[in-house]
Amino acid sequence: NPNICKQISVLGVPMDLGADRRGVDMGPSAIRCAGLEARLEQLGYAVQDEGDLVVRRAKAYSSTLPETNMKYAYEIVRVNEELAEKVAAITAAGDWFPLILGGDHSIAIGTLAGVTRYKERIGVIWYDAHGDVNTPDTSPSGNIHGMALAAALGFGHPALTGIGIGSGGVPRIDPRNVVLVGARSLDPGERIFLKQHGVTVYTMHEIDRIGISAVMEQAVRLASAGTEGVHLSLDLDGLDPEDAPGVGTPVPAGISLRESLLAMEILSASGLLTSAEFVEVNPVLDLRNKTAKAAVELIASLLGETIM
Ligand code: 6HN
Ligand code: MN
Ligand code: MN
Ligand code: MN
Repeated sequence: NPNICKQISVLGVPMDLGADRRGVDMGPSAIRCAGLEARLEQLGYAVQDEGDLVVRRAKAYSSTLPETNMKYAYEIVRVNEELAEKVAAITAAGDWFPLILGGDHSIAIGTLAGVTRYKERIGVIWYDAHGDVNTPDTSPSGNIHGMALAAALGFGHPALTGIGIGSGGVPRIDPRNVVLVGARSLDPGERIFLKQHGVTVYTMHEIDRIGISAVMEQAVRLASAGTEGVHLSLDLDGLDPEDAPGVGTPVPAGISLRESLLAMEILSASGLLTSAEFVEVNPVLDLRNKTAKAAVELIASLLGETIM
């Protein structure tokens, strides 16, 4: 993939507060253990491992924001602000590709704020069983990982929508450049949100009907129309739990690893990728690091690995 930087900056965010369930904080370690760096080096990349951000677990930092249901909002906001700065710094010079390892999906708020700092407009492919477009008003759980995409688009509590861009800041992501792939568990409020804001949703229905390759080609086209590039936010629960059992919120009948590898290859071939994050790997629930290994396979395909 000639359009991608030849240098990759890996950053871990051991966050689990947004999922309100322990385990995904160990995701970055598990993905590194599965051989990420060596694999990237085999592909010819220079790899800079930036290590992990610090996530505090003390109760004092973990309280729900007053008058909202947003669990652990203080610490989630603090870490995401730091993440946004870090990602912005990685992308500033333009020759390092940020690869972010989660952690729960709430970290997408910081990643996207950072990725868009030096870009006018960016598209997003959100590969996930879920929509993550709840706001505090529609969230059934109060878990911020289910609000991440809405927040990145500027909807929800100001504490979240202001992350990395300041209060009153305008997000540089147009919902029409956002494409969901693999959706099969949407809350009622999320369905309304997605229709209202013109987000394209490829559910399992479309994937089964027209195939992952047509879905991804359309997804790339929509996400890149009028943008400077495409960010991939991949939640491992987008995959079928058979292939990715180590996730906190598994949903049956998902995308196979095989289809997902093709999806990554198509995205890679587009040459439009600016950045990527792999989130929600939960080693506590995994089987011999299977899900982290799947993540490494996906990352390798995304970054240009081919069989021949
Ligand atoms: N994820 N829609 C549910 C909620 O609590 O808002 C589940 C969210 C899952 C979030 O998997 O990143
Ligand atoms: Mn090395
Ligand atoms: Mn998600
Ligand atoms: Mn999910």
